[in-house]
Amino acid sequence: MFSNKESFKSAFLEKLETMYGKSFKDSALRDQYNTLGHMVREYISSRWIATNEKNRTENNKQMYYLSIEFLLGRLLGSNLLNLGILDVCREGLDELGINLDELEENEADAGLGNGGLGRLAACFLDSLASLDLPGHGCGIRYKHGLFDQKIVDGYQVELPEQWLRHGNVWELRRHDQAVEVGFWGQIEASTANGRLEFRHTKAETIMAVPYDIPVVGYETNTVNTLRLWNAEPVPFPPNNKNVLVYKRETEAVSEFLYPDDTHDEGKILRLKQQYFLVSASLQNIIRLHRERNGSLRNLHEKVAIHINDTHPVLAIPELMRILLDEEKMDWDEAWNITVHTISYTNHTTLSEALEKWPTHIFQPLLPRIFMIVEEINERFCRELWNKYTYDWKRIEDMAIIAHGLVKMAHLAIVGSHSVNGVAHIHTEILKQREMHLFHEFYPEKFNNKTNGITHRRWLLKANPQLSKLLCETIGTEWIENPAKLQALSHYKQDAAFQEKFYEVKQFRKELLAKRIEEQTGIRIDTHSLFDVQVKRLHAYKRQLLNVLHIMYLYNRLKEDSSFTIQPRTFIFGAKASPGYYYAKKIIKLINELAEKVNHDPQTNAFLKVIFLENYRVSLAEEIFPAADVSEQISTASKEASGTGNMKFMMNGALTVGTLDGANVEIREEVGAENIFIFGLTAEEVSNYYQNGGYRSADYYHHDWRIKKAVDQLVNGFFPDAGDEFEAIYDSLLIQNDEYFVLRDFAPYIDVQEKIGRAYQNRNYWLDMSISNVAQSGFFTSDRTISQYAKGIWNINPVQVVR
Ligand code: 26Q
Repeated sequence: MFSNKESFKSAFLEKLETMYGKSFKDSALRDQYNTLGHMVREYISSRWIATNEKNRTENNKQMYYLSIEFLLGRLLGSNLLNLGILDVCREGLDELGINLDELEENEADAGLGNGGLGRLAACFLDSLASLDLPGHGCGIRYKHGLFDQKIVDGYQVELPEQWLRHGNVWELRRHDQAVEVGFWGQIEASTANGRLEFRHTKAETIMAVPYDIPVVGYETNTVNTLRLWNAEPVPFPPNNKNVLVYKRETEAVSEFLYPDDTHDEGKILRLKQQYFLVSASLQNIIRLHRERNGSLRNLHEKVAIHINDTHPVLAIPELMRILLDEEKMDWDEAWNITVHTISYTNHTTLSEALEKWPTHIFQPLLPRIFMIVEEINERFCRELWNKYTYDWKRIEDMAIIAHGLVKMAHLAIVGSHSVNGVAHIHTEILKQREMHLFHEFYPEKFNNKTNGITHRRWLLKANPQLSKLLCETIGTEWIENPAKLQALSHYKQDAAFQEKFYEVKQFRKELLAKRIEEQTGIRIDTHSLFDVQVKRLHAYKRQLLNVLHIMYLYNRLKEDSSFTIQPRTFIFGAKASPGYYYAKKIIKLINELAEKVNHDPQTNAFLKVIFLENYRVSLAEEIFPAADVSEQISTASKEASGTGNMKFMMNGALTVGTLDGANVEIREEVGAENIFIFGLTAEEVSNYYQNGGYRSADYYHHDWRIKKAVDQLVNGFFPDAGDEFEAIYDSLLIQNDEYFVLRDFAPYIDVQEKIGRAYQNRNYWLDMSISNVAQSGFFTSDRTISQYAKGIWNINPVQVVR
């Protein structure tokens, strides 16, 4: 039905009529979207079955990626692309008078993640399937993904997200594979055959029902599975609990995604979610393994389980529980299997993001799991004692349970065979600072896997115009192997190519300008430099530095009518965690600044500030291709990797950034001459923290540009803001500017001035921009996933034939 336009069109019309009982002319866009969705789903199913069949019969090693977040975005476009039927659909629909892009807008983003960590998981799934690797996702089917953001009066307002409102064509409910997960209750001990045994009694059980989403590989038959668990009541409430209370409490488990990014919330429901995900996933993994192997003795040879940060770390004691209590293994064998099965990625060194659960919350909710964690802790501490006898301080610092807290990162390191960071500098910081005691004890566990992004979504799909130009210029090999993008560097000074490259960027800027006008009513100059910062709002990411720079430019333009700059449009997109007071103030500040700047006739020709509300995957796909400058300006050492930085690069934007996260490797790939680096290094930041010596007030008093902009936060410059921005002012001057905004301010102004001048030399700029695309191949998640597959999971490609 997808072999040519004609057969597609007739299949489409027939499907629409049978699904909706109406003719094409009476159908709505949503009906048409659903029709196509169902056709694609049917088309996928034979590949999906063949993949599962192959894995079952050949009994190859499988990898399961456990993650509390999967930020998938929309699936129609990426499925069409990966199946190789995008063009036939687009053309066939065109002839029916349907625009595929408009159809796609009827799909809600699957927004089951906060930001980087969740989107990384989604990119990894795409790469796993595209590389024919047997790797599957396990997550939670949140009824509400990350909140929808509205800006009202310049403030962020959060609305519940409703992605399932109109159904979801990509999911398949598999009630027959539901499992039960138990909370609370008591543990009863007894001896059988001279062995202590434990039974969990009076547990409150809930049901985990899987919803499967197919993960389609690019131009291959492989279709892996993302299994999302839905929490539902069991038919009869356990322990004679009140039916309504039980139902409400049960459904709450998969109701909401916690909207905190790199911040530990510590709510009991969050711990419930984590165990729910882990227990359901493990039961399922073990059942499949048993069917294929009979015994669990070879589990680590046939299964790899990866935990995405510490959120699913209970996989370690849960696997121990199954091996000890159900399989009746002895501790040492169970532990050996567990450690060899599990691997762990750390995504942050921020101390506020490190999960620590009070034992008084943990123990009653998960009594058997707590016992096992205690035993793991005791054995680990004994081991430490043998090596570091009498070094009480060290043992206390490394213990898994200490001072009434369970330290999830410690459990993750002790219970897995591999611990990795997500960019070179981040892994070094883990080894030398945050986790240095563990690195000393287990040097062989630590390794780096620099993040990547799927070039299929972020270049092929998001930027078909650039992709087409690339294919016309260097052929199509880069699609299979993005390292081949390097061939583009031969053309970086080719005038004819530069011109076409420029036209593509210009076209995408015009598209974005249209979207901006639709959403904000503001018309922007598409020949201005598009300077973009899109990411979660967080103090360490320093959106404030960007804002203060814009205020500085505005001030200069106002003071001196002979002062001119390269016209710029500053574009922001960011959600703030609802409870993060400071972050919300920054959103208000950006909007107040936009209000002021955009309506000032004196500066209007040079400056525009845009805040795009509700930043999400589908909006990101419109933004990256249109960007000229990519803002990656975190305080050095704070951003573990960043992945937006890679998406910008791949679409030809130039990075202005600190030597932080993957920016360091972007500079290595593209060369120092094609990136704008400024500011403190991680080492300098660390020296300040250790030795003191930073006084933000010095920078404020000694640089009039800083003083003026900072004063404007509180001196009535923003007419309606009152004392709105006092907290920001105080963070800079009273709290001594924890993130070194003022320290890096002057170097940032300097580098931005350099950027403005560079942009005015079109050939020079295009040369740099083309070089960025040419060197971006390293950042494909295919490279990252190959490294995980070989270095950590020990899994191999499986060719699925149909
Ligand atoms: C923890 C406990 C309780 C509630 C929430 C959380 C929580 C939730 C989400 C903690 C952290 C996160 C998300 C972290 C995250 O997205 N980190 C980013 O991961 C990216 C992928 O590796 C990196 O590129 C980013 O640098 C890193 O900030």
